[in-house]
Amino acid sequence: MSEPELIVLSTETDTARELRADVRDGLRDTPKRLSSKWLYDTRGSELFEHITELSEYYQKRAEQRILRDNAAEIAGLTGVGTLVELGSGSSEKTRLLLDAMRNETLERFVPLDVSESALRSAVEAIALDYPELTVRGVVGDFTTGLAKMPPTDDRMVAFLGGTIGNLLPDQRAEFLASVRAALRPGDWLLLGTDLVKDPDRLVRAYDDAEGVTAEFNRNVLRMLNRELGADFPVEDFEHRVHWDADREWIEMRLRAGRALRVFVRELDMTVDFAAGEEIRTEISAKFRLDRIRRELDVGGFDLYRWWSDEAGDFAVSLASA
Ligand code: AVJ
Repeated sequence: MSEPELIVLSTETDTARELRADVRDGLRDTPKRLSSKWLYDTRGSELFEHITELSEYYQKRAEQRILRDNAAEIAGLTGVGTLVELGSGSSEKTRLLLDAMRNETLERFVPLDVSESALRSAVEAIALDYPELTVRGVVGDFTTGLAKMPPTDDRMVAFLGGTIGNLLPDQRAEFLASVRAALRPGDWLLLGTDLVKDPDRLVRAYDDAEGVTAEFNRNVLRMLNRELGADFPVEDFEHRVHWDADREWIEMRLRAGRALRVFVRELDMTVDFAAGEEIRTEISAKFRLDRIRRELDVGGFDLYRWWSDEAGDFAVSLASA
């Protein structure tokens, strides 16, 4: 086994600078907003793992099922030398792919994630269990990291978990075009997307009975208090979930229970909230096949195959560059 390698593209300083810019712009905007990527500090990542185990949150189980049932076919169809995984996190579901692909032509696994600690442990675990693979972790943002990665042989880029749904439509278009620009004709993209379904089930998936998602959402304010010296009275903010039927996306919001003023020390910035005013902390778009096909097409990909679970809750699409 060769020693796993870690390449750091975005440093803590880059991330700190981005956070400050996002807070400065997003909390001045009307309505107020924050990028959903700030939900994933250490505590947030733990809470997210907990969310994926809740009975209301069908997504992870549905995607695992699809991958378990179809990984061998995906491996056979693609037969690439390199698997790149964007936003790999713990790389758990990736094992389903790696198990199938190691029997084919796979030589290299390149997981990319913003969290250096999560990536480091994933890379070490995978390198141990797949000694024949060259494993090279890349610390970076999935929206920019791929373009900066050294080119290799034929590749499949996997972007699973439905995370593409956390981007706004314009950002998705830009993201897909940038992935396509980093690939060569004949390379592959494997994309996980949550699907449009009964709004009640969707809302429950983001507003679970145990309140884990509420805690996950409010945790972003604790992070701002810690990282930027803000003084958000966290318990005065209520977790809200809204289904936007026109745009077919879920919004997570935090609603101020009373009029309040927050001071963000590191930015020397005062933020006023009217009673009931909300901050949007996440969008999570839900897809239909025609939209998946169209967005891939606009991004320069051809949808080749797609798979869904039996209930039709989630989809995994395979597209060629
Ligand atoms: C799996 C990261 C895409 O949008 O469903 C879970 C994150 N937010 N509960 C999603 C999330 C609230 C999530 N992603």
